[in-house]
Amino acid sequence: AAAGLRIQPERVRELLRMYLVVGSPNCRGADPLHIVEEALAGGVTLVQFREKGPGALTGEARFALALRLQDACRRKGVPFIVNDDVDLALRIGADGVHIGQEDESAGEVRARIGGRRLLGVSAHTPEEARRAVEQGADYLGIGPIYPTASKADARPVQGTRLLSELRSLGIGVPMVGIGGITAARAGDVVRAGADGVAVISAVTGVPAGEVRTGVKGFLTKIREAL
Ligand code: TZP
Ligand code: MG
Repeated sequence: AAAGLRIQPERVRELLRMYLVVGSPNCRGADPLHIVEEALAGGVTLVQFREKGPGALTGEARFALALRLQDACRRKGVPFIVNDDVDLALRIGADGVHIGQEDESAGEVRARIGGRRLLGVSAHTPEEARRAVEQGADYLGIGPIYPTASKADARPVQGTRLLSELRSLGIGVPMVGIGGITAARAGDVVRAGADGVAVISAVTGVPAGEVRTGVKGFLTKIREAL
């Protein structure tokens, strides 16, 4: 797609500030819609639907949940993107897709979703990062930064090293850190070069009544570090 259609990098950096990744298994019996609404009230800037792992919904129930969460995001003007599943993203008219190295290539996904939708790609090496950018990624997901219990097949923990390495190589693409990030650690991730943090358990694994203030706490730490 023409470069002019693409969402501007400075806008992408803002969207990555406080990025919630969520699926029903992460919400441990709480209503995912309620958790997402509370997180939106706290100020999350981007939401990814990642319906994976033990107990994940499938078929029409998965589709229905995606639509409900997307509607909540639309009401707040927050973009909603889908992990891995380009068909689902196109079916619900999502704002973008996030893929890993095991999924379809970034170039194929970019061709399918067009220039306007957001494309995020997980990268674990400078080579993967360069290839993703060449193939049309709008941002890179870098991690796991810290140990995580939220992804069964997570790569080895890398700390903030790759983030700072990519920045020192002059790779300026928007980047978000992921994996084990808490509000107390968010500043270190941003100071290493990330534009923001992506989190699952720090938002979905706390009591629903603490989600909103938890997100606000993250945003305070992130702003201090930018
Ligand atoms: N990719 C790398 S780590 C991770 C994903 C999806 C899980 C992040 O979850 P948490 O609970 O914030 O560690
Ligand atoms: Mg994937």
